[in-house]
Amino acid sequence: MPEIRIDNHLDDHDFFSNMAQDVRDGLTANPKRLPPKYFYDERGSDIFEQITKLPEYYPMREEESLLNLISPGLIASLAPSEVVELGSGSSTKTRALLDVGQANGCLKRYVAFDVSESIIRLAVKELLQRYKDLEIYGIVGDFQHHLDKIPVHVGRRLLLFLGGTLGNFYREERIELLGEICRLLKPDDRLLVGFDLVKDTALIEAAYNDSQGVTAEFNRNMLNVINAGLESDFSPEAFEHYAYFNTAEARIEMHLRPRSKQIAYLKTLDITVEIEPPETIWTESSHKFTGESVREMLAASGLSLKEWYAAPKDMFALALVGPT
Ligand code: AVJ
Repeated sequence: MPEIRIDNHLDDHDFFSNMAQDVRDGLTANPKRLPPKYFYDERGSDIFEQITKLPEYYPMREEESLLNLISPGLIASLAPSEVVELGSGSSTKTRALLDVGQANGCLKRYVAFDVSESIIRLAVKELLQRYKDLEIYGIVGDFQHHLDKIPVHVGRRLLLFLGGTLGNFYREERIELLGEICRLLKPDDRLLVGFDLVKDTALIEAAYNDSQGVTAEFNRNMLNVINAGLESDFSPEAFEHYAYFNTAEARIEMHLRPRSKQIAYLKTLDITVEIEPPETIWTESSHKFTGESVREMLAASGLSLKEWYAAPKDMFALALVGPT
């Protein structure tokens, strides 16, 4: 019988006290900002799944087909006994790799690590049906705090950090996070990282301004998360979704822009926040990369690039990385 286990390291008390601190800092700063990790409550994770299926949202599709393409070669050459995925979400894309790993016989264990317990539960249940011979282990945590909860391993490990999630962080944070991730790798282990690439602005902007308004709902949902967490009274519908590509910084910026003057009281923090157009609340940065910017960042993190797999027309890339 395969073994299933899920460990939750997110302590509610820590989560809400971090949220209180983040929101107090962010909403009293200029420009006002909120960290993107607060998108992902149960509803937010659900809306994100819908985003990944939108015709305009190319990153998911591009990465998935690239992963399908390279999985046989990757498994044949690395023969990992363990795959660990950071920010695994529904683990949908990963199946290509797990299928090949199971067929090859090398793969013994899959560790899914995500901030959302509900999504991990669902994923682990489904994976268990599909992979009768694999040990499936779920870890609920925040990869800026709980990477040390990933158990040590004996065989070769392949770590996955897909979806372009690294792009949500700023340069300093990315380098720090890559350094932390590197500590999970023995010399023969590898890390596969997904990067969305700089491309035609219209294509990028369309991916974050879908015609069905799903991304707008995703963006506004952060105010529901804050309302629930800090007893505040923001009206999400009073804000419009605003997303544009900042060319100089090579990133999509998502903002919430009030349609008229808004005043919200945050009971837990005992602060009042006033905001009127054209001021916005900056909710996300999604950085886009080039082969060169990735190489430079890896070098600064003490990692070395082993392979670079780019999708047709440089729509997306996967970098296979090892400890130097
Ligand atoms: C999960 C951070 C990779 O930046 O494309 C999707 C999040 N935001 N649409 C991204 C997101 C708006 C996504 N990442």
